[in-house]
Amino acid sequence: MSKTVAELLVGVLEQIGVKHIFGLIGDSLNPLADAVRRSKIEWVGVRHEEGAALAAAGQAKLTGQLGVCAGTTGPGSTHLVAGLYEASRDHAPVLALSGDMPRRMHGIDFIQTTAPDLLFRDVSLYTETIFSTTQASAVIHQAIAAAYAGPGVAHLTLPQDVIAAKADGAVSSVATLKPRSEFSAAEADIAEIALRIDKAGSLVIMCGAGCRGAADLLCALSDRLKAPLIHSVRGKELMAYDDPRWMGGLGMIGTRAVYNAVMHCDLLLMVGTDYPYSNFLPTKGTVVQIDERAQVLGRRAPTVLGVIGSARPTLKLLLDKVAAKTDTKFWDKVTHERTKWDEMLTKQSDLARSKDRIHPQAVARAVSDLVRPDATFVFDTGLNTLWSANWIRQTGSQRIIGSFNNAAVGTALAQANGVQALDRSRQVIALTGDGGFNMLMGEFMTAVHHKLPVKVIVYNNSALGLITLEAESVGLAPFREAIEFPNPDFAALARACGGYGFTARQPGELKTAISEAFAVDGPAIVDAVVVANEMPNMPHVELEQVGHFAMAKIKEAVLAVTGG
Ligand SMILES: Cc1ncc(C[n+]2csc(CCOP(=O)(O)OP(=O)(O)O)c2C)c(N)n1
Ligand SMILES: [Mg+2]
Repeated sequence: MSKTVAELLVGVLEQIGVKHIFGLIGDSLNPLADAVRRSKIEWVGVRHEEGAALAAAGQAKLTGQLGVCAGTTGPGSTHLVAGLYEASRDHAPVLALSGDMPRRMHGIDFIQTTAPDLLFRDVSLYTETIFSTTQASAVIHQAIAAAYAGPGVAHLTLPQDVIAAKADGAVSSVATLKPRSEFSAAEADIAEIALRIDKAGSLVIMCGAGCRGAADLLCALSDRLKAPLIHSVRGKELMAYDDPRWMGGLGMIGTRAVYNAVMHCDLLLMVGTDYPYSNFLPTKGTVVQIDERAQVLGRRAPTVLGVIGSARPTLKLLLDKVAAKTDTKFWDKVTHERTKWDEMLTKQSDLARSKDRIHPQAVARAVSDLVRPDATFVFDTGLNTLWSANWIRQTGSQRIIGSFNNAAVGTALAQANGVQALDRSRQVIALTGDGGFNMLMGEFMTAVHHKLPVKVIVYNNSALGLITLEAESVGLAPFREAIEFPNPDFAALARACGGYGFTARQPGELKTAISEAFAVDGPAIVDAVVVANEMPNMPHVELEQVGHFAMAKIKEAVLAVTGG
């Protein structure tokens, strides 16, 4: 029996291993939803379509496999767009599906008319309307291929009458629809990297998300070359915080030790990272960069050698080509500074620091101490990103995703829902500001509805905290009426939704609240009421530097979190 276009699409998704479609059902999506109902794919109905796009993006970021989301005609699909930028900015493969009215209603300004292919143009690598049953199979293949090739977002517009009609032909070449394989750099390039490494006295290796799966090789290279390993925020998860080689991050999510190491080393080897903040990178032309994306080579710092290749196979070949180094002076200096920085972080997160107030650093550290060794963290955007990313001591088996290239507030909870759907027995922790939580708090109901036991930690400072710092950095008095806001009782809200809620206002309540939230079998919110005017660390500013210079540096720092 021949299939409808909707069945054809769902069949291919099933074949390539898609387990969920996140969406909000309605009119034009009915034929699709009906096909999903008869498939092995789980339909995860969300409260807001942005939540669907974020959930799909969260899955795709974590696994590299296709995430899928859907919204119905006009406004239903419009809501998807913002969330899709998470997938596009972090290069995660997502297929977005927009239902659309039957073709006979096109072009006459009918109710809910939009031009989805135009609307999704910027966020998508590929966007197309399936306008006939004869074209469906080829376009479905092309969309998924484009999402994997980017990787990024592909978008299909699905007129209701077309997807309900019988498809003409089957989708061929389904076997080609999969993530890209890794590839090694050319031998001559590897020889040139080795030559430069051999000539350099001190060397730092900066590791980004592209180094996934290469931790053992990075360790071996670090040991052989006495080279500190440092990381971008997306690289943080790759190795344990406590590993002596893993010195920390660069910039505001980073340490003084790393900043000094980068600025003073003879050679910075950047691997699988497009670290965007040029002001934290050397300007003297001492960078060598390895990345499988040709377009990222040399664009953030003056670079003497750029090599196209995936991290793992390239590092494997490089390891045998470089001569071992014996001088540990540089390594020892960085290690010493790192130890001092770590002691400072521990002091800042000490629960006894203030008798009756919780400092936000203590929240992140308590979560880090109480969480399972294989948990997944999802960070939101704001000052809270700095607390989470600087004070969580990852195990190397934990995963961390966030909005690290899109820097969007309000993205953690819905991404966490997507990750949690992959495995309901996994511990998934969303760490968010109160401003971020308020934006898409309805997605907590998605968690309750679909039995997704996500734990949400809210840094409650009753403010868009980072914006205070932004205003101060440009010499403006913070616009309090615009920055501060009242919050609901988040714990009561959680309970009203059918989840679990806990509150910590005093230092003595924090660990109990977090432990209890982790222990319950279901979604939970921890409302952590924190000091509102806490300043982040500036790893690149000496304490004695005050006045305009410090202000300028604060400005830089703020740009480094918000992306400007
Ligand atoms: C969607 C979106 N809106 C606005 C911004 C600008 N912005 C950056 S941080 C921030 C404040 C976030 O407040 P909150 O979630 O409470 O976190 P806090 O800084 O207080 O930890 C805002 C509004 C943004 N990055 N993304
Ligand atoms: Mg806040």
